Amino acid sequence: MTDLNPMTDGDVDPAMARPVRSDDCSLDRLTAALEVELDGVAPAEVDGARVASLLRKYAAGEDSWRRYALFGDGTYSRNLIWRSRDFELLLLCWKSGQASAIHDHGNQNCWMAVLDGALEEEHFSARDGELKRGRVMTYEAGGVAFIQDEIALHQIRASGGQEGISLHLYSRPIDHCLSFCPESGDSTPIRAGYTSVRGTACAQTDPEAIRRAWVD
Ligand code: CSS
Ligand code: FE2
Repeated sequence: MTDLNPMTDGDVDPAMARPVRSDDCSLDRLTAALEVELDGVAPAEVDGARVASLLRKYAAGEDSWRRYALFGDGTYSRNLIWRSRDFELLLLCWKSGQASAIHDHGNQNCWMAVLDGALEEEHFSARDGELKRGRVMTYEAGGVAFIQDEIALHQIRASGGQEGISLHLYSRPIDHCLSFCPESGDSTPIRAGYTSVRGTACAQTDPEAIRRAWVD
């Protein structure tokens, strides 16, 4: 299986474990509000409009995410902000020219709020072993996109020759997904790794160890 961010197995650094949440951090207030909306709520019962509105409100006025904004050289970075039983909140940093694979979302819901720069999203659908291109949208800072596997596959890239930063909410957490080859349409499983956890880089840490460390 391909690793999104290759890592070796090992014990988890205590800095990677679930922290105590504080009331004076707007990002912690967001994760607490998301827990109310998502934890223990059946996927079909989730109020997607309310979740999108929480993200839109955060994207419009906050910059408490900046301390988690670590960029990667080879590929876009995946920085874990919060993980609970039923959702995962990540800050993704995209240098100019960096793009995701064409991918699915492991049967989960995915919201993407752009915090800085602009990101382009292209939809794809897999039909008869071929990928068909769908619509292309550009989201500026403050914009919120939503996708799930029934809607489309997609590819995200930094837009306009500048860096982009986005907040991704997955419900439930996505530990594995599929990437698709644009030419053949073939899919390959991807294991989702983390570039950092709560601002601490974790290049040598097994993502499974981090996931275990966040279990209640
Ligand atoms: N799903 C990709 C980013 S685009 S939504 C990821 O989590 O790496
Ligand atoms: Fe995605």
